[in-house]
Amino acid sequence: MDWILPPGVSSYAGDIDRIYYLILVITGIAFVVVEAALVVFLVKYRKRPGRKAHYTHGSMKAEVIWTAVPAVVVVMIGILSGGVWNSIKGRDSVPKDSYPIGVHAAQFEWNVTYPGPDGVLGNADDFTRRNQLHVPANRPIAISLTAEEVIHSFFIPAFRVKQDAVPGREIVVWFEVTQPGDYELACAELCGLGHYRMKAAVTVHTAEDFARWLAAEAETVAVRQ
Ligand SMILES: [Cu+2]
Repeated sequence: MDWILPPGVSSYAGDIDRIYYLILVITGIAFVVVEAALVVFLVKYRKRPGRKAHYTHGSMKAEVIWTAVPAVVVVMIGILSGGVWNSIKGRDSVPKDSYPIGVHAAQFEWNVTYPGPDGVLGNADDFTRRNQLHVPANRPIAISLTAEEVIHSFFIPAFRVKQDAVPGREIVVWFEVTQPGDYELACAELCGLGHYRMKAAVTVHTAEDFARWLAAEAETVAVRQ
């Protein structure tokens, strides 16, 4: 199904895609039924000589059916997707051994702060790179998302990750990538005139490769200080 979605390369991509396709099928059926009814009614109730329009007060039975069926479907989707939602976005869903990275969204760039050699964010050996997100594969990554001035949205389609970045709030979003490679991070919230160019390159390394990259970057930081 690559022509609809890019290949999913995160630990929960399969779960997200199942829900996506379930909803696509349900809304697809609703779309076809509604459009078909529209065409049938257009033909059936077209203007014909000798036939007068009449007023109707509707049908209680039809109204109950078209209210109850969508209500049941929506509740069903909620129940079916609740477990996945909780495991990805729920309170305490961020895996404890996650690798921490800070992402500060600003018009119109992604400032990515790495924890440096000590693996802890918020101290002197941190360093920041603009529009470059490097992460190791097969390890949960916890992104602390903040925004400078307006709402942005952190969207990596291949990971099935989308999370708003809201000024004044720090929101943690996590993912675990299963496949090293090059991907794209885009802003998914219209945030100003430069929104279209607010993107970053995402490089997923193997664990050893990431350690090597981090060491090399940290060295350039140390040299500059
Ligand atoms: Cu933006």
